[in-house]
Amino acid sequence: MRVLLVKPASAAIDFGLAPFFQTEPLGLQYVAAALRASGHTPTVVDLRFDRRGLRKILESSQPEVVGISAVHILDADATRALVSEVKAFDRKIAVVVGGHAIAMYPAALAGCPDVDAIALSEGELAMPAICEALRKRRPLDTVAGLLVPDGMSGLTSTGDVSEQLSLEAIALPDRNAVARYQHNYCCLNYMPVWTMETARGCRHRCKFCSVWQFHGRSQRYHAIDAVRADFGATGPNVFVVDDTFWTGSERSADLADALLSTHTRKNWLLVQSRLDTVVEHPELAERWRPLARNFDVFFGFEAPTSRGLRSLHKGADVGKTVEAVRIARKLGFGVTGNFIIDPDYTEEDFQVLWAFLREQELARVGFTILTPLPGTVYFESMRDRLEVGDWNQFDLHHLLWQPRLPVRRFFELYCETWRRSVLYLQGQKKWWHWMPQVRLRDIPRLARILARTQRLMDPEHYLARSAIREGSRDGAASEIRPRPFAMEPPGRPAGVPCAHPHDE
Ligand code: B12
Repeated sequence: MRVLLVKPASAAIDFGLAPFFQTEPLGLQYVAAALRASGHTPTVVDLRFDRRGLRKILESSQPEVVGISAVHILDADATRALVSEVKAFDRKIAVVVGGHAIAMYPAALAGCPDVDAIALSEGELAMPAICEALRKRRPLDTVAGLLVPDGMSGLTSTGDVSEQLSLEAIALPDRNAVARYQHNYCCLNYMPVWTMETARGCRHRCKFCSVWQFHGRSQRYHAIDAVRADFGATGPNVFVVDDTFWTGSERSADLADALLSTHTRKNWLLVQSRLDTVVEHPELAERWRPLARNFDVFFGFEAPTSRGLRSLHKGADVGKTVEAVRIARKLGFGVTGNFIIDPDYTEEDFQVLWAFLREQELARVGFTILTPLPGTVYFESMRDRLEVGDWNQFDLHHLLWQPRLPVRRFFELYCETWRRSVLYLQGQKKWWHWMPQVRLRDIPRLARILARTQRLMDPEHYLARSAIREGSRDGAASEIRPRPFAMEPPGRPAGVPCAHPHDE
């Protein structure tokens, strides 16, 4: 089958990582490789960077199947529009939607009659099975792990998939599939950037995160030989997307040795790890360190107090934070990460956070607003409190319910917090300090990126886009769209556990 795999261009690009961090659609590269291995002909398009427009792309690629990737819930509206556009072009094209966020919460596509299937399992399993069924003219309700139209404007489940995908067995991501967009992928001054994966899933149970819930608290690993080959196939700047790097210590040590035995060294590596993992296995971090000239670790700092960490089910105290930062710096890692600001924050909570940032000299940090991600236990528990139903506001930078402080004051303090970040050009690192970090020809692009990020520090920018207004709790001013999540989701991915006792 000719399959067009589409990464949508979400409209939510103002806040958070979006202004300065854009990476390749790695999931679609894996799906493309799996399709190719099954004899199909996939093409990947990244609509964030493709000027042709979908119609032209459809005309030239003539797909029989279109697969749209909704990895972030922010992709929901763009996905809906794409489904309609494909069907308007040719109703015979089968349209499948998949990806982490939509599999976690398929109800986000409720009332989208044109979608032929929503895949609840990973794409390497789902897409080849769907294409095989279509090729043999079998109905899609014979393929497990999907939601398909029930003929009465609803969706029905085709049953759970019987096996869990073994990462040991899958093909390497198809790196050629997005080669024409590669120069667009960047993280601040690192451009171009590649992403790769060595493991999938997470065994922890942080309240705000949807990953462990999708993978049923499991973690699976790619074969060491496959990672070694992929490490060689990526360029000099690499973001490893694993959620908890260095967990599975023995296997991680073996992997480090396998990579060190090659001649490949990177200019920049970025991994995401846990503070307690680094405290427990400094020797492991040390083993990995020679693999890149610049090696950054992104930590989920989340809160500056043990009480705050407990409320987020982080499973570690703030002593671990301090110790991990010390160890990572001593070993020559760049320490980066994120804190979560609870809408319940008081003035004093902000002061405590600022003091912690000062004491620990943390400036390469970001700040997100506590957001219940759809499909999580936390989302279900907050459903009645949420006042905003616009998925574009689930970018972790919008308020979704009234904060404890007045709305304006909350955003003023939030921006004051962001001004402690290295991204604030009126802070310690000025714009001219950034420029020598890129090639001459990339300076205009970096300047644009840095200019965009300054909005993260401007309360007026947030206030203008906030659906939560002063006093809207009392039923006053608000422009809230109807809540799309007032209904039950029609299905959940296999393996999603029930509420953990501590999640109540
Ligand atoms: C890399 C990454 C990014 C990249 C962008 C990736 C991209 N190209 O879109 C960057 C760093 C820029 C980023 C930004 C953000 N991210 Co992000 N990101 C990730 C991360 C760490 C890994 C994704 C990945 O590459 N996984 C590896 C590949 C192989 O898996 P995959 O992409 O999920 O694809 C598989 C399946 O989903 C499926 N699939 C995918 N597409 C399709 C299509 C079809 C048709 C089918 C059948 C199947 C299918 O099959 C694939 C292969 O198995 C995930 C965490 C995670 N583990 O999912 C968070 C995650 C997706 N991000 C998240 C968030 C919240 C954000 C931000 C809001 C954070 C912020 N502070 O701003 C921003 C939003 C950016 C924006 N405005 O769009 C949340 C999303 C939650 C949600 N439900 O919406 C996640 C789950 C993290 C978390 N812990 O909760 N992110």
